[in-house]
Amino acid sequence: MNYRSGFVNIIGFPNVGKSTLINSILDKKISIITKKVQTTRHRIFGILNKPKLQIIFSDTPGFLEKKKYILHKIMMQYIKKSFEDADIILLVTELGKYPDIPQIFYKKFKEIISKIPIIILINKIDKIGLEYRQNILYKTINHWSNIFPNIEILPISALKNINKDLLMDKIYKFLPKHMPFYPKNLLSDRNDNFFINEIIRKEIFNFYKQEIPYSVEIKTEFLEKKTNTTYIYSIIYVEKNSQKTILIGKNKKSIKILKYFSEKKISLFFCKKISLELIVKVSKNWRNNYKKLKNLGY
Ligand SMILES: Nc1nc2c(ncn2[C@@H]2O[C@H](COP(=O)(O)OP(=O)(O)OP(=O)(O)O)[C@@H](O)[C@H]2O)c(=O)[nH]1
Ligand SMILES: [Mg+2]
Repeated sequence: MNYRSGFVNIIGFPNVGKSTLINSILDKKISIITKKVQTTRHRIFGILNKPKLQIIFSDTPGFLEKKKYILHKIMMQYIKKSFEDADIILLVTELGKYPDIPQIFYKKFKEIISKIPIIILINKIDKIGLEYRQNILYKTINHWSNIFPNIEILPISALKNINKDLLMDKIYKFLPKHMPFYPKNLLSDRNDNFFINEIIRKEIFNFYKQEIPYSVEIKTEFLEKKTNTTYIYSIIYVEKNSQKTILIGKNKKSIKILKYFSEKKISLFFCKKISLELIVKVSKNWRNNYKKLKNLGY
């Protein structure tokens, strides 16, 4: 067989650039990126199709030490699952950072280390000038090779595309010979509604402070594609009335700004004119309620 296809699962610490990496490889914003930790909440497949090649990348939430909500437990389940169905694992770390791997995931690594190829990526090598980089890079490589001896380590910059080709070559080498798992024109396992929800959530990360972005979830209820415009109706769920007040803002100023920018970004994503209606609703304690979480796509 002349075809290669497999699952490459991106796993790692919060905020190290996992979503930046998947977007850079696929050259499409399939996963939202922010400056804050715990941005990614789902496991998102991004599919790379080339002649005689299909790679299914999956982005995952960052490792979490404390599981304050049921939402966090579910996020950690997504990571655990990613250890189980991978053909290749990319463990993403960051230059000059030496965090401990939570015990539960360290155990997972030990279980699979002799069975599944792992590549440790040291991301963000661009953030330090060349004159100091070597020294810190050496220390970072040393750190990870002590924890995981004999595992390949590759310094990269997902943001600046440094060593992307080299990474793709390495992935290709490990990729099983297999026919494609998905139709060749598919870019993701997620539908339009999911991307709309995530784009709005990213804008909320941009405009609101502290707990607000973490207490919201979006559900797009309605989407109608007409010739010139797509009409979208999305609900923003918050946990408390006080959060609803903040989200809407005085004289609805904040929600109007949010709507304006979300509309623009959704338009860009779909290359279509968008008309977005945003409604804010309180869903008490949704982060700690299995039924509500299920209804929100978890
Ligand atoms: N300088 C630099 N910054 C980067 C690089 N990759 C990602 N970043 C930045 O790091 C921050 C976090 O990036 P994300 O891609 O959201 O990180 P993540 O690992 O997906 O984060 P979570 O989903 O919260 O776990 C963003 O501000 C990115 O712009 C890189 O190669 N170089
Ligand atoms: Mg992410």
